[in-house]
Amino acid sequence: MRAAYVLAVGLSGCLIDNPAWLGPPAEATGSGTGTGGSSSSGSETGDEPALGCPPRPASAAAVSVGPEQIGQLAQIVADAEPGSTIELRDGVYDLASIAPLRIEVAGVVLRSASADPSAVVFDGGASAMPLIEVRAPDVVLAEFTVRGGTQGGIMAVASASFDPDRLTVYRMDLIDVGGHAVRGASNGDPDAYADGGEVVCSRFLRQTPLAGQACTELSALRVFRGADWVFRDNEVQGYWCDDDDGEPPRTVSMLEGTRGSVIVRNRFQDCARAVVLGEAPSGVERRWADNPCAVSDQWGHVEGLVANNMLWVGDPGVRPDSMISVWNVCDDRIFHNSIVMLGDGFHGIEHRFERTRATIVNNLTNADIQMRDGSEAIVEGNLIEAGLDEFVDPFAGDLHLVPGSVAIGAALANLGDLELGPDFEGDPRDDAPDVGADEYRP
Ligand SMILES: [Ca+2]
Ligand SMILES: [Ca+2]
Repeated sequence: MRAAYVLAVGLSGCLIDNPAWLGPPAEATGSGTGTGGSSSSGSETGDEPALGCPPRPASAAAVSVGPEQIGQLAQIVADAEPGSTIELRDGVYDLASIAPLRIEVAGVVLRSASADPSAVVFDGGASAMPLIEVRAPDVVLAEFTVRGGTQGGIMAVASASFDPDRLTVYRMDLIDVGGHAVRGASNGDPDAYADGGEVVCSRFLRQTPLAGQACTELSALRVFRGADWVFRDNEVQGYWCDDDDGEPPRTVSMLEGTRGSVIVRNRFQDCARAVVLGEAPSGVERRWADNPCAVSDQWGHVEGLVANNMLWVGDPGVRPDSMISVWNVCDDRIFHNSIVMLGDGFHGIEHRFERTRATIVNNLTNADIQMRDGSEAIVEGNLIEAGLDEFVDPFAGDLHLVPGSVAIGAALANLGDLELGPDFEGDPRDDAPDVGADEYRP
């Protein structure tokens, strides 16, 4: 939790200089177990995923590889034993010369030896190929940087031949990756899906705004038709377009019949649209045998949780759209997020289309929550159009509540099976929970 954030920043430099993300100093009292890693499976049970971002423990036995071996890397990965670890020595690896690097052995762990994400860089340059393609289950990518490329960073695509389920992306830095930094997709086979991915404790940074279609097609994570993806404890910055044309990027988007996505405790800074669940109702989508929501029609997304996220837009260049959107979804829960946009935004949260069934509760925003096109979402316990003086330092992105904030103790409590875990920094919710992502601690 909090200490882990400080540790992560100390290890690899503060890419994203947002004091809110470091939390208040000292005496952390969070209740997490700090297990982290690749073992959590919160989406299966509805439990909050594990807290904390500790470095992975050293590997007992590993193949060691250095950047001078880039020409052999594909073969080394292909020859790896299932479940084995490949440790990357420090340096810059010229991925552009070999992309895509394909991982087709189940359970392979590809990680930096130093556990310092900034010290091992996979440089995609201007490559027009995805940089890493995962084609086997239970693959772990941990603690290195993927930089550049124009057509995606880490791609897990399911097909009749390849099953990339349960991909873990842990403590990775994805910097100026073009296209989708992480993508889970199907090649169209109706029985092949990339399910159960976990993107955890990683940082997604766009330092240079793009324009036009290249910007519209950006994302930190996009999942097509996949189930049970977790996106937690990540820091995301700079997903916006440097022009007024076209659609702004969807920074995290889950669409085409995705299900059970858990998007919690992330920090989004200067993103034009942070989270989009679902899409306009149309097209070919995943069909679920158990028929969730008891409606035969297809959904953009079902049974998701977006909670305890901090979303802040401070850069006047951004021209934000809606920060969280639910379109054509069923049984999605949008709980306890804090949203501040300093300039003119569109909506803090929007729910759209008549068939949408979502619950939007206990969110705090200086913008509004908007119904579009006849949606009948349940909207309760939120504080909208909040004043900036509710926050410690909204001009620097510190969205902790100030003493005496109207948000303190104002949230709906006793949500029963909708009960949440701790706040964005690991503070437990008390008996009088606070609206938004921060539970106030004197
Ligand atoms: Ca409270
Ligand atoms: Ca707190």
